[in-house]
Amino acid sequence: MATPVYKRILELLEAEGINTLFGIPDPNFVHMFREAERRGWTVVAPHHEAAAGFMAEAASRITGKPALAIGTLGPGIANAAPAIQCALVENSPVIFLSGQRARVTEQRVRRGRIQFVKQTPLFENSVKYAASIEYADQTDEIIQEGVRRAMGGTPGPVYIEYPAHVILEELDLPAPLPPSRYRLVNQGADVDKVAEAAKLIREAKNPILLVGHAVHTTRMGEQVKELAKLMNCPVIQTSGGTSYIPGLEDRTFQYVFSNASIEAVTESDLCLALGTELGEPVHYGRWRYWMKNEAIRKWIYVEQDPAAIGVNRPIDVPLVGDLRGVVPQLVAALKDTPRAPAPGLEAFMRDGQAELDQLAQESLTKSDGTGDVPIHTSRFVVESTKVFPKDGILIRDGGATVIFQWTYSQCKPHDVIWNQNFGHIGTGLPYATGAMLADRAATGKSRPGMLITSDSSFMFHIAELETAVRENLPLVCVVGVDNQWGLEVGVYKRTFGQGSEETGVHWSKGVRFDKVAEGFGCHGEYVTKAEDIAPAIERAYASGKVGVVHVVIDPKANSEEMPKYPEFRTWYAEGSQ
Ligand SMILES: Cc1ncc(C[n+]2csc(CCOP(=O)(O)OP(=O)(O)O)c2C)c(N)n1
Repeated sequence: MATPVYKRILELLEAEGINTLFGIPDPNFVHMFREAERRGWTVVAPHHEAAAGFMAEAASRITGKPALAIGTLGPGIANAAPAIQCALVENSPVIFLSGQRARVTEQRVRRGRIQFVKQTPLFENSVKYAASIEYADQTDEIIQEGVRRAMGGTPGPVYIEYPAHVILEELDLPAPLPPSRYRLVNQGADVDKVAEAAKLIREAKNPILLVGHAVHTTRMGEQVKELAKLMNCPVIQTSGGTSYIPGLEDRTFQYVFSNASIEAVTESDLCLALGTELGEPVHYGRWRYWMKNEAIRKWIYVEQDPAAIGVNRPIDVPLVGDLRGVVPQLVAALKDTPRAPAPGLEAFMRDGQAELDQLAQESLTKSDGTGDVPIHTSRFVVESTKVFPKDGILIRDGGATVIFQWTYSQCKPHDVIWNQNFGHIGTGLPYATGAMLADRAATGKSRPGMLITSDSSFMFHIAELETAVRENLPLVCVVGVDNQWGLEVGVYKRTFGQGSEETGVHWSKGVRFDKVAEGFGCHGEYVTKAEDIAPAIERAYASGKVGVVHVVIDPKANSEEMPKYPEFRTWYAEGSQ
């Protein structure tokens, strides 16, 4: 049966389990959007193409599959540029599909062409693969190469152009191949290396498991839990991987922001690293807290990209493969020889939790709850995270408030959506909507979401509140409002001293996010006392609407008292690493 190109693209992506698309349609895409909706896809038009790209990125993280973002020709795809960059730095397998003028138009020597710019040169250096479907019969090979490259090695974005002249052309082809017939799927590591790794794990005195964000983007929580139980050791999260593995919450703490983790790292003689690039936020696994005992510490590294082995630090046993293949191999290899609890495990669990409890207590003393003292960001974080909904998705955005979250967060969510590496503020609302929609499309259930954000970051894509309302998402946005770009105010103060001129970092004080939100059809709350934060969040969830809780926080504390700020600075101590 003859199939038009736009439909074949959808069939090929369906073979990969994709059933959501994010983008704003135009003549290049109306056929595709209508067909997708008819096939039961979740078709979401946001209010900006960058938001579409961020939504797709969040979708890829929460489903473990590639995701699809669409930008129409010219300005549409140009608007997606920040999301393309973000997906590249965050290793997110997003397929950016764009329209283009028919090739004959593109090739003519003309001036004044509408919505026309040569697009591939704009993006080819920011993606793992850039191609154009010039002829209809190249549809399969180009889409499949796009997915192969997006998912292979270090995952990342690809750019595929789909010019006007091929959209309606017809093909007569059998059903698309299943993924395992055209690309590596869940490949495991070399079996001899797995045996070597198992031997090192059995022989170690103080092993640790270092887990990064890919544990979650590969949806491997259950299997990593089994592995951690067999290793019976502390689990250390990278700051990019602050999603918690279900069932391991009590033995998992964050590198740098938990003293118990620092102690476990320092004393370890074996590190099994999974789903992490071993980047700056873990000091490349080689300096600062790793320096002590470096001489006796062995490293096992599970990584899909062979070109990443040994780059950031020497590795004793590389396990090259997909976490989805390698973690089950390690579990099988250790199944019959589970380890006794590591010597420091009990203290690690006890001390880690005591530290969190103590921080929560300490935050109470910083704002008394009466409203006489402005709400300290530490208290803002403690009060918000203590009512984080069960099985919820946490989304983060902001500057200083995120730094406070690293230390003070009281919840241990299984999904945290945020970009540690690219550090792109403004992504919170699109991430929230994209992750929640894709999760619902994949599971049929609507999980609650909580976006904890600062005000300036919230402004970037505030129009996406409408998308959340339209899609009926159980989302509550808790906004810490200090009417300033707080982290940068802190930079001014540190650079030039207290009371110096601060330009470009303060904005008008009258903005009321609760009222803006009501205009979008949301439930709004305005909070000035610390003790009112949690009840306001609960009312927002109970309203059955998208909620926005405007919390007035202390601009001085937010810019001056970030916890462990000097630690954070060591990540990018220029030239010293
Ligand atoms: C897209 C983007 N622009 C600029 C920055 C630099 N930046 C990092 S944090 C920050 C301030 C954020 O202000 P706000 O959202 O109000 O959070 P606060 O620091 O006040 O908690 C800025 C400008 C960035 N990371 N990303």
